[in-house]
Amino acid sequence: MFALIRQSRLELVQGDITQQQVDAIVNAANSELAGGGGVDGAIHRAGGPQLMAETDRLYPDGCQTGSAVATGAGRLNARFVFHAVGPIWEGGHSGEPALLAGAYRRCLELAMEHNCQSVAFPAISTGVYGYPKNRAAETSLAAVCAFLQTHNQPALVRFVLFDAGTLAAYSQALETLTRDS
Ligand code: AR6
Repeated sequence: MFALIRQSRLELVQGDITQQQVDAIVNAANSELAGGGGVDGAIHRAGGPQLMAETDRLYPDGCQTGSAVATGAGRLNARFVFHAVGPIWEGGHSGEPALLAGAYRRCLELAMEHNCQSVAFPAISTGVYGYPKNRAAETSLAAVCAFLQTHNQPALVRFVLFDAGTLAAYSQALETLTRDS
């Protein structure tokens, strides 16, 4: 599924983000940038040790929740990895939506700063961090759509969703969002 927002294409696909060929691949990291399981583990395995060496050197204090930092992409088919830190779901009354939206927005700002035309995002916070998929989908896609409306770039934003259930949740949210706007 895809939507056109001004001159940008917003795509939803099912797949493995480490196989994407884009300017920037977004990682769902933790605030220590310490590596971990899920998509973080997969990105570090595929990208190789350069990623951890760079986060350690450039960001010894880690990254705040709701933000993101950039490194090179090592062996991945990309120029950059943006390590984004989504919120841990605590029931929805601890500012989770604003933090999740902030993580996506910061990645799109980094894309502009680094002249990236294409960015691939995972479903940040919906794994170990427990964010309900339908709510994460609504908030994440609304943040990305608003950014594309305002900035008219990057040209391609692709959500790479690991399983059919996650793709369905994000597709439903994008349908609602584009119907209502
Ligand atoms: N490609 C695309 N999506 C994937 C892949 C992949 N290769 N592997 C998993 N996913 P999670 P979080 C999906 O847990 O919830 C880590 O330990 C997965 O199905 O990776 O933000 C970090 O170090 C889910 O939909 O990230 C942090 O400590 C989505 O990616 C913590 O987990 C996010 O799941 C971050 O938790």
